[in-house]
Amino acid sequence: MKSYNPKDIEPKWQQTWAQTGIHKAVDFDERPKYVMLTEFPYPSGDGLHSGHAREYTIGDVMARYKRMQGYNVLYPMGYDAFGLPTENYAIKTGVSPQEATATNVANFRKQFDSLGMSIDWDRQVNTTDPNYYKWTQWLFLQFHKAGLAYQKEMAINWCPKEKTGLANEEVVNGRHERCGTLVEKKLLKQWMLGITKYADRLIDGLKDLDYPDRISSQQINWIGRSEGAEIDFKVGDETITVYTTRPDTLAGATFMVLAPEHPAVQAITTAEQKGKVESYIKAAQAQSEIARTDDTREKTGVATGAYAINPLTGKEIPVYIADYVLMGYGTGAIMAVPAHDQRDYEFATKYQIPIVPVVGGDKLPQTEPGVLINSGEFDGLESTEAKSKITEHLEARGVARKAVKYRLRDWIFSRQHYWGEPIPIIHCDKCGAVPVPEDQLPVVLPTVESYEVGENGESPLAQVDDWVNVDCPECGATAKRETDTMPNWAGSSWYYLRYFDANNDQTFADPEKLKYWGAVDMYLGGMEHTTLHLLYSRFWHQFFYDQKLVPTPEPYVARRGQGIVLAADGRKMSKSIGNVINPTDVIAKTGADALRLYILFMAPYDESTAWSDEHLSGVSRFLYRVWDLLQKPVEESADTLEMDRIMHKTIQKVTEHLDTMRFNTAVSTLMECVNALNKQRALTPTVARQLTMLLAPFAPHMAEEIWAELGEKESIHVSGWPGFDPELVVDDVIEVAIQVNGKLRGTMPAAVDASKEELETAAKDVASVQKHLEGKEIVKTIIVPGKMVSFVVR
Ligand code: ANZ
Ligand code: ZN
Repeated sequence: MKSYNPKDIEPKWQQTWAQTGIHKAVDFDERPKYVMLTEFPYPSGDGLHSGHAREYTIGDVMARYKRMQGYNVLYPMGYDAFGLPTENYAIKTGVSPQEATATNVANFRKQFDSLGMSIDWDRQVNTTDPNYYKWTQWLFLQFHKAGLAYQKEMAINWCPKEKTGLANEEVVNGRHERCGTLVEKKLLKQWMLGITKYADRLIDGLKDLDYPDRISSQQINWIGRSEGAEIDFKVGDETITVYTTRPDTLAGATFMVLAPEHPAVQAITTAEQKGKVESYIKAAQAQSEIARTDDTREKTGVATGAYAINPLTGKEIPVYIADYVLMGYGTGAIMAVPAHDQRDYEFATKYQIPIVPVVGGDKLPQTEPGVLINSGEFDGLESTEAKSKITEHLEARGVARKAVKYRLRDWIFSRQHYWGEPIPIIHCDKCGAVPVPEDQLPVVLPTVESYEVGENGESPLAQVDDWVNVDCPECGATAKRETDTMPNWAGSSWYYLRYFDANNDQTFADPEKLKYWGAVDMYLGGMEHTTLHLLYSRFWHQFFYDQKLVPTPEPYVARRGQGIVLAADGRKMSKSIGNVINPTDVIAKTGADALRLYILFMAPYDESTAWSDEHLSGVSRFLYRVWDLLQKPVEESADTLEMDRIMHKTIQKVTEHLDTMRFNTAVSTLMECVNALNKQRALTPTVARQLTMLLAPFAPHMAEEIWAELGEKESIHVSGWPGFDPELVVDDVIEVAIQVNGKLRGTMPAAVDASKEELETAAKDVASVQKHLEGKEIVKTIIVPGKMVSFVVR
């Protein structure tokens, strides 16, 4: 008996698969297509970690399963290789980002292979390859042409440690999420992408997608759509517009608050208040946005000395500035309703401003909608109705409009860094920001002497004079290249499209291939990418759809998020704690099949779970048991109903569990099956084959080896997926014997509660029985339900 040795069989089959190319996706093939996408990795110097192993194993199981079912599966992979760690490594060691990336990619590739991934490597993409980023730049220019890429002087979030501008989503609790440094503000001219124009589409599009609720609702909350009204207040000669979601409370607006940065502050502030106002503004600027929106902070502010007219009551109300009102949201000014808003209530209490309830209730502040009071002609209306009635009333007077606001801001698309896609723009004194002509793409990153950011935060590219200085493509005058680069979210916003046609040098992807592959059928990735990458790439795709560049309105039909793999101690894996599990070490010990099976078995795929060496050994021992089972004699004559029933039930369950991505229970079903079959003396060829096929997506190397031993010539991974007989999976099926003239001529499966008539008809249909009935007359039929059918013939 041969023994199981993963160290021999795994590399052998990996090589064979690479040579025979069974994992290649075929453009325009007649089989139905299935695109299985997993988020591509950042090729760090540390190599693949166990989180990667989980993500890519799940993707690979789905890919193999669908391939066996007869789909033309595309399971591609690539590298999201721009970004700061590589640049910081270059600063530290002098090794160029290009060189470091090449080394890391080669290492990742080895690890992917050692995991037994069925990836179509002909379609590999690398975001830092000029042949790839040429198209990232081209797509940027499409945004530019459509007016969705524009420049703006911005007080950007600035990480003083890494000297880089940050998007809001990279700031967590006022700190740079990557390095933990307190974020500052800095004024810089930035490139912006107009994602807010797509805010409604990004919400509405979710309806037709198969995304888990928690992903959809996170995206909806992030976009933060709010419906209300803009209302104009007169302040002397000025008109100041506020944004409110509660126009029904207008009669209760007893003061107004402007953000300290509001442009009207200087004009309305009285001479007496000037000094106080100015020092308050200074103090407010030093506060982070996070601190300013912290509801537990004591409210502060100062009066401007000016008064506004409440357009509903006609009364004069004082105008304050306070840092709890932000310039970046709504209009940067609010009507404050202390009776019905918590923050306004605290402010009014502190500064002794009148509090007038206008919605009925017994406590203050009463923030729930209700029935209006103290609101003149609107008294007695429900809040909802009052909202529209009051807005219409003001609209008729030309002092209000319905308005929709979003918390989502436009996307800051500039980074002052070397290791990113150069933004393909040339600045000319006469012509302004001129796109690099398409036939001059890609704008290739030049080699630089230093990767450090300049003193004033300018990109390292600014030092490369002969790269920066070019002729203006429009007027020929001396001009300068844009030296900012794109954020590392750029290349990942469209990479899935490139997999459909990875080597095209005429366009980003051939329209016919885009049509054939359509949208991604299943996209697996981390929950941490829900509001960043996943939203960004949906935005790009929706824009491409509008530009008729892609045939589908959404990029990903279905999305799932895999859970985190924690260390054995339940903590996050971290080099500094020393609790990291390295997939390569595990493969060296137990083989890739055991690692894969364990990863799937450890928990439902979308739950976080802690690593356990013990469970890994358990799963590894199971594989040895499977191996031994399949070394049993394989005989046609071993056929029993019991064995068939075990097998068909297993097929049914594993199929169901794979369809619903319940990998852990699929594996436990296989374990039960193996235990049950172990009680058999021998296996039939059919059962041996079926079990091996079920094993194939999970333990692809072992399954392929056994398959070959069973005498099969083709790979098991394109062999088809076993079906099951519905009759054999019904639990109350029993075996019934059939006799003709007292001799056993056959058996048949039958439901325990089958009637005599049903049993008689079914028995006559059994081939081995028919032979003995042919041309004879049945003189008597004896039926013992649940046991036997006996014919007496002449
Ligand atoms: C009057 C009012 C009365 C309000 C009331 C609320 C309750 P969302 O839903 O988040 O859009 N607001 C408007 N602009 C603001 C800004 N730049 N900074 C801080 N607060 C601002 O919130 C909209 C509400 O937040 C608006 O409705 C406004 O206060 C406040 F009983 O107006 B409300
Ligand atoms: Zn010019």
